[in-house]
Order: sequence, then C-alpha cells, then structure tokens
Amino acid sequence: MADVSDSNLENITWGTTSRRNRRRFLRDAGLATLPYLVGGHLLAEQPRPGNLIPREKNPDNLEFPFDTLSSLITPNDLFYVRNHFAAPTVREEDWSLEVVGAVEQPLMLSYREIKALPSTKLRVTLECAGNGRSSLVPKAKGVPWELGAVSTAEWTGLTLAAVLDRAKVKPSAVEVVLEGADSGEVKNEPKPHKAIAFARSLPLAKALKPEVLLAYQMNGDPLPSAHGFPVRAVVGGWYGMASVKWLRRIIVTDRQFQGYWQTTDYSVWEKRDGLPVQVPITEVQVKASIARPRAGEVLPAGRPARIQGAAWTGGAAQGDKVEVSTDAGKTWAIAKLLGEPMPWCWRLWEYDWKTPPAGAHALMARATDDRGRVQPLERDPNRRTYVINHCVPTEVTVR
Ligand SMILES: Nc1nc2c(c(=O)[nH]1)N[C@H]1C(S)=C(S)[C@@H](COP(=O)(O)O)O[C@H]1N2
Ligand SMILES: [Mo]
Repeated sequence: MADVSDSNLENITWGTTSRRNRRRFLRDAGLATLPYLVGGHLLAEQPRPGNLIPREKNPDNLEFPFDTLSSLITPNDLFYVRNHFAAPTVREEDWSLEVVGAVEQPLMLSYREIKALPSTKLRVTLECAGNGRSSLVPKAKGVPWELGAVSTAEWTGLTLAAVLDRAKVKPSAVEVVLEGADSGEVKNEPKPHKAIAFARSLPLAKALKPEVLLAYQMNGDPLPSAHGFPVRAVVGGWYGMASVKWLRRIIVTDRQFQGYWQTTDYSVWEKRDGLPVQVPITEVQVKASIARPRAGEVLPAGRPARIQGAAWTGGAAQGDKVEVSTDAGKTWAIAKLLGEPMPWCWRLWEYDWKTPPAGAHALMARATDDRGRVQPLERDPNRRTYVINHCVPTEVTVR
C-alpha cells in the first residue's frame, strides 16, 4: 500500500505556505488577518486557519470554516462533525462488527481482523444533506449550517463489497443496512417511542460499488472518535447520512428498509407515476460554493481580486464546469478548475475578477457536472430542508 505523504495530500493549495506553517507564522506575528498575495492577486483577507464552528451543543454539531478552504484535504481537526446523539465511546478491544441477515456466512470481525484485510485509499468529499440550511427562506428548523457542512478526507479501509463477499450474500438480498453504536430518543414527532440507533440502508447495487468503504483511517490517522472510531462507512457520491459512523452491525435484508433515518428524516418528496412520494435522500447534487471573498467582505475598487471555492457532485467529476457571476446572475464567466478531476472528491476553482467601481455586488458560482446536470438557480421546496444546492449569492461591498 503506497504511503501518501503530506505534500501529496496537500498537492493543490493556494499560496505557498502550508496551513500549519501559516498558522505558526500568524501566531508568531500575532495577527489574525494579513493582506494575502496569491499569484500577484491581492485578496482582502487571508484564509485564516480557523476552528470548527459550533452550530449545536449536546450532541456536538460543528462546521468546517469554509472561508479557510485552502487545500483538497480537510485536516481532521477541521472536518465538520454531524452527530444525532452523543458520540459513543467505543473501545477497540470490546468492539466487533457483526454481519447478519440474508447471508450464507454470518460474520463477527474484530478491529484487528479488519485491518489485516486488503485495504484501499480513497479521497471522498462528505456533505451533510442539510448543508446551507441557514440560507433557506422561510427559516428552517434543524442544524443551522452555513456553507461548511462539507469536507474532504482521504479514507483508508476495505470495501463493503469485500466483506459482503466473505459473508456470501443470498440471492434474495435487496439492501444492506448499516447500524451505528450510537442511540437515543428522537426529540420531534413523529418518532418511535423508545431510543433508536442511527441506521441507514444502501441498495445492494450501491453497497457493492468500489466507492463504498468501511474506513478505519482518516488522512492517515486512526478514525477520530467524533468521526466514527473504530470503523465507519464512507459512501462516495451520497450525502453524509449514508456514511454511518461507529459501525456496529451490517444487516443484509430481503426487502427495503423503512427506518426512521430514511423515511421521516433524510427523505424528500419526488413525483413518481404522477404522484408525490417520500423517498430517501441518496446522491449528492451538483454544487459550487464560494469560500472567498466572504459574505460582507469589503474589497478595494478597481483592483484584481480572486474568487475562490470548491465544486462537487455525486458522480465522477470528469468534464465539469464552474461559472461565476459578479452581477447577481445576469452574466456568467468560466472559472478555472484546479488540479485533475477525481471522482467522489471536490475540486477547487478560482476566478480572477477586477473589482468594479464602488457599490454592492452579489457574487454567484454555478457548477455543471460530467452528466450535464446544472446547479439550479431556484430552490425546490419538495426537498424539505435538505439537498440544498441552488445558487446562493455572496454579497460583498466594493469601496
Ligand atoms: N452512527 C452515526 N453515523 C452518522 C451520523 C450519526 O449521527 N450517527 N450522522 C450522519 C450524518 S447526517 C452525516 S452528514 C455524516 C457526517 O460525518 P462526520 O461527522 O464525520 O462529518 O455522518 C453520518 N453518520
Ligand atoms: Mo448529515
């Protein structure tokens, strides 16, 4: 298994200093922000090394400070955290993974056994289906995420397919339920009346794909507790709720799973056969977000300024496109995509702008993915408070 060096992980970055060096430099300089030169372009503010932004307490829900985005890989201590219940403390010596249900060979795998199986590494962007919720009008209930309930890590683990292969899935199998070790009572009605575990299913066809991992390392370190120690699912291309943390049990079923987290919660309305039906949220929709300038930032007039962000989608990223508008969506120009496209992983982009005369300006970004799906300008209310990928303007002032 090839070792991935730090420089490799951060091979696409803005600026020349690494985040950590910059942090040290800033600490030594005793400054929070500095004029920031990238390729000769002055940005009003430097991407500061930040801290996770608390959005909810008990359980912890913490947001990646998206305005500090500076490389493909999000460091573990800045990766957003989405918990429905208190994070369980799992001791590796007490833990094992059960594989049961419609299989010829039920399994009990220890942490050691799992780590001894052939592993792969995959860069996967996880986005919470509620990312961007705070921009919804009218104001929506739920964790008030701004732009940063999205992050990318390099995950090490084995494929779920390899485990299912060992367990010998029966021909009657339809879905694979992934259950976490965390549980509790759901607060809002309608809800089951006792404590339930976090659990989510994948159709068998998705469960067998190479982008579905049982991961035990995140950016080269053992999974941090907040991200699902000792083993979590990582489901490339699907919203974060499918990537079950603190994995404890895998249940192969011969019918569709109708659990709380994919019927009442994490479901949207879709029209099927002319009728609205509630369907579980699955694939990530195409989206570009602006990291910098930040909303409310003041930029000098008539100067070069660089607009920077990331774009992602639920499938392979080949042939995608990001457009930027600096006039609230009236006209669009092509942004520069950085690095090579990688499936399941976001891509950084930038656009060089010459700031106009003084005034208020609405910046927008719009992505198109390899399947030609274009990020919408309007919100689809059938998505309840999830799957938020319509273009949201970043308002800046030029002075
Ligand atoms: N066991 C368990 N797995 C879980 C969750 C949870 O609350 N419990 N939250 C899910 C949701 S909604 C998201 S968006 C991702 C977030 O993963 P992260 O906390 O590592 O960013 O984990 C998913 N897996
Ligand atoms: Mo989520």
